[in-house]
Amino acid sequence: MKSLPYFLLSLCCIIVAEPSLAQQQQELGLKDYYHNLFPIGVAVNGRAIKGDEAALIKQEFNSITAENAMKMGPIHPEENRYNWGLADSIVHFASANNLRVRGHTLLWHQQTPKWIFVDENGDQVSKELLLKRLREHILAVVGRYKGKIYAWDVVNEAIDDNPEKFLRESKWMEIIGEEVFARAFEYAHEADPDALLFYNDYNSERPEKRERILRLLKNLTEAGVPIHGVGLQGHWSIFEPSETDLEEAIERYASLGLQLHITELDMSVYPWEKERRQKRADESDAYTPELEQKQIDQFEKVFGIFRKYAEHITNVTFWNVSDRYSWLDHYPVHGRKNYPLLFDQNLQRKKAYWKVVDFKKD
Ligand code: HAH
Repeated sequence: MKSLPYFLLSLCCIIVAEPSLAQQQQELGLKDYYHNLFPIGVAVNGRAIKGDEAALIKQEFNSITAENAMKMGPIHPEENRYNWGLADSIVHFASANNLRVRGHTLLWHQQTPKWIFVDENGDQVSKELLLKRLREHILAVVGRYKGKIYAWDVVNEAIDDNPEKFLRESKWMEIIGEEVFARAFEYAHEADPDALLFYNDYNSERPEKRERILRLLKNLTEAGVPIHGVGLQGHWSIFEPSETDLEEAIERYASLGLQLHITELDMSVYPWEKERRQKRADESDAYTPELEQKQIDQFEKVFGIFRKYAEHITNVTFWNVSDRYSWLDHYPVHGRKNYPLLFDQNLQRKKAYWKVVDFKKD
């Protein structure tokens, strides 16, 4: 009889000392499983850094990116006015919770304010004035977060969608020309010499686009431009990329001596269809078990490859937090729900999550 309390006491000790597997899984987040490999990031808007999504972010991630708040249009809407509010809150949320910040983005053909291309008479600006404005913009934004943002997407999506063409047509290209890309990196480096500077693009693992990106990257590195990495956006789907395309892309970019970030990862359950803006008649928004299984396999495949190349891949960031909201809900087909992330609409871990954190096959 005397031994019963001792037995109970020691049982309690065992329970306290060794949390069950279920408890351990509850406590660990993506960032913990990947601790020795690379940070795991997420793109946020103002809502995501409050409430239940904020709690999920703290549990699962150790890097964040502003989805829109640091783009030129939102942050610098008029020549003499910067909108620092949301960008500051995101950086503050990161420092309060020990998260790294990736900055996005300094030079892009979209979400650019109209004023920047016209002078006080309403005429198109000269090359000199546009470069001066670009430099002032970059010095202000990168300078404000110096030491707080560890990596910047300096140039976003400079390559044309047409495989026959090289650089995308834009106001920047029209007024300044190819030189604008080198200048943007130089200005960013001037503002924060310690920040890692990235070129970022989508479909960057498709062989034809990959070769054109490599051409731009070589032009920049050979000219001594301060560039440290390439961002593969990773807007993928259950149909692509293939293992070969992804592995070859990683190897080719790494061979330039650049590090790689996967900057905007999501796994659409629809094919890539940039040009299609109408919902197809035969299409339903149903997230069927078949689609989900394909997505699980695809997430398992790409994360296996990320781990294999962890020497070169130094950040993996998801574009949005959960299937509650994704930019793909309104792009490219307005109003078509997508389910591209690892957390469902109730912020619960999806089946794909458990494949992503399962390293048994390595
Ligand atoms: C990305 N472009 C952008 O880098 C990011 O800033 C934005 O929030 C979402 C996606 C991907 C893209 C696009 O916006 C338009 C056509 C093709 C690809």
